[in-house]
Amino acid sequence: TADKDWWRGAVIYQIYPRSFQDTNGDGIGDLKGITARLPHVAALGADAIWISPFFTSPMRDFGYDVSNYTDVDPIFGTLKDFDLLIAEAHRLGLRVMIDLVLSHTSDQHPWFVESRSSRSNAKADWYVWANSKPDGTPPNNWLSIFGGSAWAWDPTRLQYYLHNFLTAQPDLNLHNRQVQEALLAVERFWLERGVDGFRLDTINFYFHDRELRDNPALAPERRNASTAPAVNPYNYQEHIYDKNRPENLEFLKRFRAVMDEFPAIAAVGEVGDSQRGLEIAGEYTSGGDKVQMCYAFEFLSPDPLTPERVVEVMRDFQKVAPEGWACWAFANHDVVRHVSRWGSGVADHAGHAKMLASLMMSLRGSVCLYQGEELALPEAELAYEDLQDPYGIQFWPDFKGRDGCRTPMVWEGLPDGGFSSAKPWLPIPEAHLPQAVAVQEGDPASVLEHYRRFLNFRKAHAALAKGDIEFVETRAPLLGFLRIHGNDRLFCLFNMGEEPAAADLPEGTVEPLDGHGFISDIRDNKISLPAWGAFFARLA
Ligand code: TEU
Ligand code: CA
Repeated sequence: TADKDWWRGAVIYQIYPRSFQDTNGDGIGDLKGITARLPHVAALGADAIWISPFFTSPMRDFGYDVSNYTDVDPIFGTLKDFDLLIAEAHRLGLRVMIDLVLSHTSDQHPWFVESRSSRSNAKADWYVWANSKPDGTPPNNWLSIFGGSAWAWDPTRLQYYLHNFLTAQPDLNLHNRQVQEALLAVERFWLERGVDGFRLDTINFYFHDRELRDNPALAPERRNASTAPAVNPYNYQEHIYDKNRPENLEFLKRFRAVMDEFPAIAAVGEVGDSQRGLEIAGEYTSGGDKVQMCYAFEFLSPDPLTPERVVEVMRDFQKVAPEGWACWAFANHDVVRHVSRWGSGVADHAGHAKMLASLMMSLRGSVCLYQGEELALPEAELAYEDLQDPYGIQFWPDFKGRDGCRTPMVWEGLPDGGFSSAKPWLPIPEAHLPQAVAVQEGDPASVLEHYRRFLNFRKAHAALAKGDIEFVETRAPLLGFLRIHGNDRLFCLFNMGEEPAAADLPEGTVEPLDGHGFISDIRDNKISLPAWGAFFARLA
């Protein structure tokens, strides 16, 4: 349909293709597998899927290192498979968002192969090349997130090239207009193929400072002790010059103009910045001429999720971006699964997971759900020998990397999880099997059925998806707010604690709602909530 505003308050289900469903018995998920499992996503009630990269890639960063933007990696299938995937998704009422990694390519991309071949070839300026300092060291102090300097030496050009991530992921030079044109052509290619939108990887890394100025050290009072992982020196610089550059706004407008040539296309930008994330998300989503949504790392961090923290993040975003639109996520393929991140010591894991999911889906903004979170899968504990993620291998054992959230989906309670007939690329923890889709399905007390129920509930109340938010006075562990949409005023109350808690009913006529799966008790103008409880009411 041509609902241009579908993204506002949408629930987007993230699929990590390697780990969703294998259909050809090589132990790695593929596009045919995604197509086969789309009914699960539709039954959940999601509006869209975001598929992590499936483009041609040497897989050094499992697809986030692209060597051909306009083809499918043979591991995942073919362009024909992708066409069938889109057709099936649309038949099921799901929109398809793909993950464009435009900030960098693989070092195997023909553009980079050419660019590194000499200082004078046609693409010599397509990446960020710079001479060493007189003593041979890198041009400045910029660091790679994945460890070490952000500069790698090239023995042919006798120059350094910039890589914010792996050395196998050279940064494109978006100051070069030809590079911009090439990337916009990629965007157009997929729009013409029928995608409904994009998740834009590392959207704030597109531009660097052309003078290559050093980043300042981060002032101690601005250091967030819980920045993950604290062992990474990257987190102790202020990232003023290596990313977050003002030139990006112009490029995002160009990107948007192409989107707007097609009906109802939306993009969510991933803002990778643990210091100014909300502010940047606000810049990119305000004005209606750049991206519609951004997702920041606020709720992906190990900071405990308390009522105060939720209020602080929501108010900060409101303040820096009154017109902006966020997309919240508790989980993705880069961070420790949230039920483990926030749930150590929690007795009732299912109750905790249900409350968290419902809270996130009640906040103002859109939502990204990550495959397996609807099953409340905990982080997988992997042995060093099982690791695949270069980031984890680099910082082991202080930081265990990202493999623990990337293990295969569990569809059936069988040893192979119904994922593959072969040995999967990452092991499936035995502890995940009792939480498989087929085991939870049909059990009204299960986390899976709760997600389905709550998504339905959210659909029935436009205020939950699109309304404004106003916080009301509540004492921790309770969190209360109103979602206001036209004349509709919805009161939402959560018990973010392990003990029962009670609050005063709001003033006026309170019409409790059902269909969300939580129970509560109202007596003498007080609402009593059990541990991890929630309450929803319409206020007249
Ligand atoms: O992540 C961007 C990013 O900033 C991450 O490196 C993040 O800091 C880290 O993973 C947190 O643990 C995106 C992708 O989501 C990630 O999978 C890629 O590795 C990265 O870009 C490079 O393309
Ligand atoms: Ca496969």
